[in-house]
Amino acid sequence: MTICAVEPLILHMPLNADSIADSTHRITHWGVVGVRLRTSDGGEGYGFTGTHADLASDRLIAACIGHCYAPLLLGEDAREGRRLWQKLARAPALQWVGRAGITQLALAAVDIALWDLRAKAAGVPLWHLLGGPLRDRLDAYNTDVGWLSLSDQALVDGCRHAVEVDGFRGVKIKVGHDRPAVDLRRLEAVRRAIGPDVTLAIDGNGKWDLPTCRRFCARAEAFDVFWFEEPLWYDDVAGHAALARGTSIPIALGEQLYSADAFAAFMAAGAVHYVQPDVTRLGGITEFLQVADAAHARRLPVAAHAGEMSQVHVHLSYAHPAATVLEYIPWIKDHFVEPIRVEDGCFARPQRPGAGTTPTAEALVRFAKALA
Ligand code: 0YR
Ligand code: MG
Repeated sequence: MTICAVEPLILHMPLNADSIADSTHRITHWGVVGVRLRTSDGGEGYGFTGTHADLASDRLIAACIGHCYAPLLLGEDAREGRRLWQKLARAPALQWVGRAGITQLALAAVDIALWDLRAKAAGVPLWHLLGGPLRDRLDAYNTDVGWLSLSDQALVDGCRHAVEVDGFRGVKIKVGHDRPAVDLRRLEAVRRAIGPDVTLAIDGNGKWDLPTCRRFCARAEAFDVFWFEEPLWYDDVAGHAALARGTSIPIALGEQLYSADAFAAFMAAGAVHYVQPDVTRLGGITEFLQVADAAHARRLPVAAHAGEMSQVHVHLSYAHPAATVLEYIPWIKDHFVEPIRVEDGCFARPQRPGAGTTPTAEALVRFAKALA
């Protein structure tokens, strides 16, 4: 399985709305930025990170893959994934400029492509290569009905529809208005609409400060909030630990963390209850597994964040003992050879060989952006 081609790619896929917003971002497309690897025996693997489809920064990721990682990969044996991860992540010159940001997103894409390649070579879905399945069913929770950009009425109607018509047993709504009273009003309305038995999570995307979160949580506790995600700035270990001690609402975070070390700091401080690693921001599947194992050792549940819209995490969630619910955002699924599929509120277990990362032939042409 000698790697003979490393081909970066940038795809910008539209959302199923003109645009959406959380407290911190407004976007119109999802960026699928990654790589196709080929091996001399005819093997092929796809891996990608997820971005907000900003072409200038997406080109930096693609350039990192093409200029920095490709020379380290060509001629190597794709089966030696652990060694290759070390070679790429700890290359002295890249370690100096990397360990987070562009280089780590690029590493994630490469690592995912190597796993996809190996699973395809073995003729099995990734969850099987990883020793699964560990469970019969995997609950999906719907994030796509909870955007901050939705009116109160659209928010309530969408959440009710997701539960009553589509069969979801969990939804997540965004919070983070300048006036938290607005978010309390929306939270109360959604809870009333979906009833007491559906899990209802909230996500602040790192907007508020500690006193605002404290005041908000004291009043939000009445609505049985499943978790409060990224209440504070992404890297604030002490702040999250303080909030965790002062509210009964569980804390979830991890979508903005780049390393197993960052997760270790939050876990050691008691600053996180639901651990949310993402293969697209950590160093791919290899480092995701380290984080999930570390969470499991502390008996903390893992709920992966959908930076790849769950194409890969559905495999990992079926294959890891710490995995619980998984995020559902149906923006890009139809552009993959094996789309994620939710029925009666549960993710179907993938059947095809690989990691779920192969775009359709049409998508590779239709959404492609020039690399330079
Ligand atoms: C918009 N999921 C998230 C969207 C999402 C973001 O940037 O992607 O809200 O990543 O927080 O939990
Ligand atoms: Mg989030």
